[in-house]
This record gives sequence, C-alpha cells and structure tokens, in this order.
Amino acid sequence: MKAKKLVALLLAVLMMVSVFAACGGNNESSSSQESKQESSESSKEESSEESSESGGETEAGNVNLEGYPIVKEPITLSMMGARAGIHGDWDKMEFFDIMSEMTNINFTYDTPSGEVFQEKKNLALNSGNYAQVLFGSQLTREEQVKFGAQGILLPLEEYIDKYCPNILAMFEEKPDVRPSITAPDGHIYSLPTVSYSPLMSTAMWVNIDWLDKLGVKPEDLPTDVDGFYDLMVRFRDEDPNGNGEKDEIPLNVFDDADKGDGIYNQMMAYFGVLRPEIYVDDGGKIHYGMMDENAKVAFEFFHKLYSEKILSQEMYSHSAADATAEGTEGRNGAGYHALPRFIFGNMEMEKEATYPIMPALSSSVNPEQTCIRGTGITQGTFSLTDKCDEETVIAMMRWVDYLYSEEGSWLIHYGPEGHIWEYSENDPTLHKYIFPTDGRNVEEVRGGEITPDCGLALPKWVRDSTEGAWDDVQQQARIAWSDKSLNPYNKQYLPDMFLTEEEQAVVDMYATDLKNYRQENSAKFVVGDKSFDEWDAFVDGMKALGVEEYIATYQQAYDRWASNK
Ligand SMILES: [Ca+2]
Repeated sequence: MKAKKLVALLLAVLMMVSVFAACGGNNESSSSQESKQESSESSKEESSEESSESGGETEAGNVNLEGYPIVKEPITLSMMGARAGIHGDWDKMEFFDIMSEMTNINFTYDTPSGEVFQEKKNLALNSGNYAQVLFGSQLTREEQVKFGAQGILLPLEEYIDKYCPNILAMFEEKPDVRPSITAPDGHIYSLPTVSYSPLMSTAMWVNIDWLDKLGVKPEDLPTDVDGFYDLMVRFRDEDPNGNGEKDEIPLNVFDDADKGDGIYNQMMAYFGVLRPEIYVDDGGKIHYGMMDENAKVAFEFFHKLYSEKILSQEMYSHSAADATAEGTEGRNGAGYHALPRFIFGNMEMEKEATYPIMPALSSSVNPEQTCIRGTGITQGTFSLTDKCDEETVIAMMRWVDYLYSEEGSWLIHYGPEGHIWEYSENDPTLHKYIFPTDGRNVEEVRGGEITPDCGLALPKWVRDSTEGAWDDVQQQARIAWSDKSLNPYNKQYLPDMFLTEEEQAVVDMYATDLKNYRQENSAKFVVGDKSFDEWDAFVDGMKALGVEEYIATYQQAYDRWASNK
C-alpha cells in the first residue's frame, strides 16, 4: 500500500513537471498554483505537528472536537440546495431540527426549485453572492474542478483526515470512493452520496406463471445465453398464457428514449462487453465496447432474438408504459425493470414476491456469468465555500461526518422512529412503514416534512444492510434473488472518475458524433437493415470518428484514478 502511494506520488510529481513544461507560456497561473500548493503543504505540516503536540486537544474556540454539541454557542450558517418538487420548506424539516438540537448548528436556507437550480447556482457562484454550505447542490465534476481552482470551494481532505472518522471508515471499506471524489489537482472539493446495496444490478424478471405452466422451476433458470434462448422459444411457441393465440412477447424491452442502449447496456455484458461505449476490463484497459470483437457476437445474438420475435418488435419505439400495458394483458414473458409490477402489471405484494430473476448469463465467448452494476457514487452533494472561517469548516465537517455513520445515514433518509417507520413486531431488527392516513403516500410525507433526502442526492453512506432492514416480503425476495443470481457475477463497468479540463474537451469533441453513429448502426444490425458483412466497415467508421483518441483520453483519466487508489 505504502509503495503504491509512493509510486502514485512520484507519478503525480512527474505529471506536474510535464504540465508546467507543457504550458510554459502560462507562467502566472502555474506559479501561483505552485505557491498555493506549497503553502497548503506547509500548513499541513504545521497543523499535524500541532495536533501531535497537543495530543488530547478537544476544542478549538467555539468548536468541540469530540462529542456533542459540536459548537458550544449556537451558530447559524447560510445553506444553498436544490428543492425537489416533493419537498416542503427546508426550514420546517424534522431532519434539520434534530441535527440542530444535537449540534447547535442552524441554517438559513436558499432553496431554488430543481428546474431553475442549475441557473441559480451558477449565478450565485459567478457573482460572489453564494452560501457557506452547499448541500444537495448537485455540483458536477466540471464545477468542482472550476470553482475549486478559483478558491470558492474549499479543499476538504485535510479536515476529513482529522475530523471525520465515519468518512475515513467509508474510504477504508470502499477504496474506490476516495479516488473517485479527488479532483485532478489532488483536492477533495465535494462529498458524495455513497450507496452500496444488494440491488445494484438491474434485474430481468421472469414470468412465474409461465414457468409453472411449462414446468420450469425458478431455481432451474438458465445460466447461459443458449439456455436463455431455448426458454424464450418455449415462451413464444407453447402458449404459456393459455389463450390459444401466439401473442406472447418473450422478452419485452422498451427504449424509446435511449435508442436501444437500455438493452445493450444489460445484455452485452453476457458476451464480456461491459458497455457499448467506455468500460474498463479486469486488467485496467479501457475499451469502447462496440469496437470489441465480442460486440459483433452480441449483436448477432440480438438480431436473432429480434428476427425470431423473441424481443418485442417495438423495442426502439414504445415506452415503458406501453410495455407495462402489454404485461397487464398477460403477454410479457420477461423484462428488465426495478420491480415485476412494471413488467407484468400491478399485483399484490405477496404475488410479486414469487417472481424470480434471470441469472447473469455466460456465452461461448464469455465463459463466466456476467452482469453489470453502477458505481454507487453520486458526486457533488456537499461542499463548503470560502465564506466559511476555519472554525466553521471544522464544525461543518463534524456535522456532515455524522451523516456517514450508520445512524446518521438512516436519519437523513428515513427520519426518526415513529414518523414514517417503526420497528417490526415480527422482528425487532427490521423496520416497517407507518402509512399516512391523510391520503398522502410515504414519500410525500418523507419529502414534505421529514428530510430533503427525497428526490435529491445528499451526503450519506448507505450500507449493504440498509435495503435489507425492511420487513417487506417483496423486498426480501428481491434481495435474495439478487444475492443468488446477480451479485456474485456483477462487475462495475467504470469507476466514477474525474477528467481534467483538457481531457473533457477532447471527449466532448468526439462523444456526440460517435454516439449517434453507433446507435444508428446498432439498430440497423438488430432489425436486419444492415448485414453483418458490413460490421468491419462499421468499425472503420468509428475509427474515422476518432474513437481511438476517445479511448486514449479515458485511459489517461482511468490511470490517474487508479494511481490514487
Ligand atoms: Ca398465447
């Protein structure tokens, strides 16, 4: 680990040298950057000496460095965040009241609505009239780089190391997180939502009634694409809905918005291609998936499924609602979605709990069962600006660190016991909802008066166990199937990572044309408008659109990410 860090440091120094050399004409900014770096280095040394000398120091001015309240005399800070449509007034939310009681830290709130938030945020940050605390402010990686370099967003990493045991524990347990939130200049300007749950892979739900009819047990579902194909043929040909008509849609997929990517994203993985565009393989090599040889094998399979009417024939045009309507008519055999009800129509929760998940599949070119999962990281949920003094920064870092504890992560998402949830009488380690009696649903109460962590990403660390902490038969079934059929085989296709401004500019130059070309041709191969004899020409077309430089740029960003690990 130490050696790895040393290598990373050397690499960083080398890269800095080459950056300075490369932009020799830009002396002013690089030297000021250099001196900033120096001064932060020296203050780091001083402060670490200080803390090692004073050892048991527990307070700094008004701030208690341990325990609660965090500040002795109450303070009030300005906060800006995006108000979601479901939100009530932030100043009336229970979450902030509880935090205030515990910490003595209060806020005034500036919460423009989600639709205009981006504009208001930019206006604030560019005019100098911004809040001390940016909470749920959806700071993109580009914004973190830009406003961090301007000194508006404060670097948080030294405070994390000194005052944030919960965040450090998260870094330790989830080693991807720290490099993913570290900007290319080495600073952490914003904290993320980190959410690792057993439900990180999208499920393909299978029609349990049809399996019963065909005498297939859920535990005997196929584990490779050939077995999958055979089952789909039976769904198509054996009238499993029993109406005497050949009206079954074995695999109903919908993608009016995404031009097919929703399906490719899931099914290409069965062929070892983790994404149609950028993904990283186990050896740390970046691919543009459609350039892989296996992509052709995958698309030949998709074409077979489409031409044999196993895939819905409207897969490029109909919407999620259209697909659900066909499910309600009893025509759907399988489909990808969060819950069975969206594929098969509304049903009782007990019934829904009986639907199995199709396992991750293998294929002749990819002998290991494979499916994909997301990164679990949402960027830019908490930042502090240069309107905070040193004491305020320490206090707020202690405040936000609590949200990464198990208790704090639960509090910010669900609020305190007795409002929308209580412990289950069946099993006191599990929770169940208290359903409101005034006509609102649970989410409306949660976002209305309990917490802004409803339709808005906020700083917290959702543990693997959180989703499982509910006394809910459907949820428990979904977790059990995911743990059995998906989670042992899922791969993260790409870590969450920063691009430098230069890298972003290169990527922006190629991304749209490549995507349009890829999607347009992909659909033609699937529906049979283009012969697979033309595949090589298609690959040459991607090369002509700059795919090799596109890949190299991501490789550079990935290598930097990996060196920070
Ligand atoms: Ca039928």
